[in-house]
Amino acid sequence: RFFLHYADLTDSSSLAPLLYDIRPDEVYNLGAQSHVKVSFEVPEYTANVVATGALRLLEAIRRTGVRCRFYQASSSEMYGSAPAPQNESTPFHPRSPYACAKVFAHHVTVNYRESYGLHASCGILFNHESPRRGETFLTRKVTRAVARIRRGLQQKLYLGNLEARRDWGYAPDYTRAMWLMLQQDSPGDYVVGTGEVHSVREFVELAFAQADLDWRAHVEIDPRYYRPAEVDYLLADCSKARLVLGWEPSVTFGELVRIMVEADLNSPQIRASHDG
Ligand code: F7E
Repeated sequence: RFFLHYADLTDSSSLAPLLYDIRPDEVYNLGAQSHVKVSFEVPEYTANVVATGALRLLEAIRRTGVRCRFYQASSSEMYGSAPAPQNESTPFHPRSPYACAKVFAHHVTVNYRESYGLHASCGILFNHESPRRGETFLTRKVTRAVARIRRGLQQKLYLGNLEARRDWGYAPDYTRAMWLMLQQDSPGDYVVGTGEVHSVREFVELAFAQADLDWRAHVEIDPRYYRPAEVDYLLADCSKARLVLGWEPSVTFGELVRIMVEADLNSPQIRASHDG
């Protein structure tokens, strides 16, 4: 009973028919060009999908009059260089085209809620990871390399800034938070994170240690992976989500690293290249 339908956030003519056909109770807008570094290379495309895309979807909901609840995937990247810990009242200071586009999408969602009474909520999610994370994002890039090094398929891992700090959580916990937001009587905005901060260096150290490897023998710095403007320190204050949604993260930082490293070590793809 799971159906895939095709549409595109950059094509408004595809969105209204989709809403008419499906008549959904809940719409979760997770669509994006979501890679921060890539957004510096394709800023206009990123803005089109992330910022105008959210507006197109909201406008399709308004114009069709389909009565659904709406979730907007806002991002901790919107805080950029704002002082930590960040909560729902921290002013945004975006540091990339991606983050600027997310700020627009966030504000326009709030605006549609206030203007048209939509049950529209924004989840300001801090980094959330799992074995399904794309291979060009830091966590997965590292755990995949650990597995490949362990299996003798590569020797080196090239990374950018090791000093950035993030509040990393487990993606399934965060999807539960998204769903909880749409089950509330009233819409609202919620910060979702673990309330714990770690550096890229710590993630790398722990991931290599998990496979009995010394990261210093394998990691090299490549300035290609530096960003024109970095986000140094993101740490969630998610008191509101805990209080109102009764939400708690269930996986610690150490467990997250272990889950991701183990998944890559056991990945049939990596095992196959090793055996072959
Ligand atoms: O980088 C540093 C990099 O690309 C994390 C997206 O889902 O979460 C994500 O954004 C940190 C940054 O994620 C490499 O400079 C060092 O400080 O995994 P990331 P992100 O930029 O934090 C937020 C919440 C979103 O909304 C985004 O869509 O790691 N870093 N060396 C590196 N990062 C990458 N990708 N590759 C490196 O080689």
